[in-house]
Amino acid sequence: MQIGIVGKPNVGKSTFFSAATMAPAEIAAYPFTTIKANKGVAYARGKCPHLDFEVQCVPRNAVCDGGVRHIPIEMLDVAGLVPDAWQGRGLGNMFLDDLRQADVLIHIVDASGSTDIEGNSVPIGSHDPVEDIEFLKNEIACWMRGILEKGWDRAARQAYQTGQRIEIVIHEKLTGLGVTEAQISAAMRDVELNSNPLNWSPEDMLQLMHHIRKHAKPIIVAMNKADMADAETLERLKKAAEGMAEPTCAEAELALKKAAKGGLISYKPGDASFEIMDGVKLSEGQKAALDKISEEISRYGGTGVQKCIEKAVYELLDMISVYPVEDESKLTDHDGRVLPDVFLVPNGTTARELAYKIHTDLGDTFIRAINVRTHRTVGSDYTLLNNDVISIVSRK
Ligand SMILES: Nc1nc2c(ncn2[C@@H]2O[C@H](COP(=O)(O)OP(=O)(O)O)[C@@H](O)[C@H]2O)c(=O)[nH]1
Ligand SMILES: [Mg+2]
Repeated sequence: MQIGIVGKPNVGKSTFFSAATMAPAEIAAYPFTTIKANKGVAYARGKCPHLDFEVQCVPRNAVCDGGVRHIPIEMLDVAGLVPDAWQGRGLGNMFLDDLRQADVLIHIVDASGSTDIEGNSVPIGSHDPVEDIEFLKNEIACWMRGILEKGWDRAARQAYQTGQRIEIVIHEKLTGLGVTEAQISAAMRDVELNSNPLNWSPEDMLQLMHHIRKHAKPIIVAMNKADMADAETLERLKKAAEGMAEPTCAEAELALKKAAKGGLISYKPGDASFEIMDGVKLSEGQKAALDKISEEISRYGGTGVQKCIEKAVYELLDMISVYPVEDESKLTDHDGRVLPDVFLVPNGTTARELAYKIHTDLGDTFIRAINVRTHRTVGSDYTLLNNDVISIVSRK
């Protein structure tokens, strides 16, 4: 699973990415700072079952901090988007290439309106960021349509004549984008199309692409630079994003993480406040900066960065966390580690599908599973619940 950070140049993508991953990325106020896509690891929080079982966990793939698991998720800082990227303008091709890999997008917009459509700095409030939401969706849909249109007439005619389902043709054309046939079928139910695909107009195709994108690459809008934005613009942005939007202060999140790393403050991602560590002497400048951040994050209930990531994972992608263990009574793996791993899987995943995710052999030799919380034996088609602890029994 991968989260793509997308948006125009200069809106705060690299800042957001660095804050979320704490990896160094170039941060500067001019377009095209991020020339090469930047990959890193961000984290979604989950509740560690060690609390319920009253045991001490020994995590392997996700740190446990006082009962909060930090579950790793790949994140990609995508090259800056400019208008007409789909026609290869600017870093258009690179932008779109990166997009292929993403399962969900965090669209960073400059909610303060101080970045124009091309990514140049302009006075606050002189660009309406609401435009950026449509702009991104349109760029992606146009790009997808461009891919679909190559050799379309021939493929569509053949499908029509042989009675082959058109979803299959579309799926073949869009395989490089990581779009599934189920997502295409879902999109086709959303739009009304002529039964003969040869009669689809370019506008029909664009509508279909919009809907495929909605299923295959859902978007949450990060209303960034919220510290300089006005409430009315945030409201309009939220409406344009159909509610899937969060105010963010990426710069504040980055500053807080750096201050925490430097031992100045105690701050946990997602918190709405922080504390200055005992005995730390702050300079006047540091104190003023932290006061300003403190005011900002109390206004929004946090910097919003962690909220965005978790909304992307838990709401848009509808993921749940499950904890596979080998020994159901000790909750350990073969090395004796208690609750070692947590897996993020789509809601609806079955016990056997989980086994396959752990190891192909485990899926193939699956006999049954044990729901450790209830001590019940469950079959291969048992649908996993959030925070399940599962022991898989296999033919070995
Ligand atoms: N006021 C404010 N500025 C921000 C925020 N996030 C980023 N910036 C600034 O916006 C500029 C562009 O940021 P950058 O991350 O390089 O943008 P990118 O081109 O989209 O990757 C930098 O000067 C950042 O410090 C924020 O939340 N508030
Ligand atoms: Mg950048």
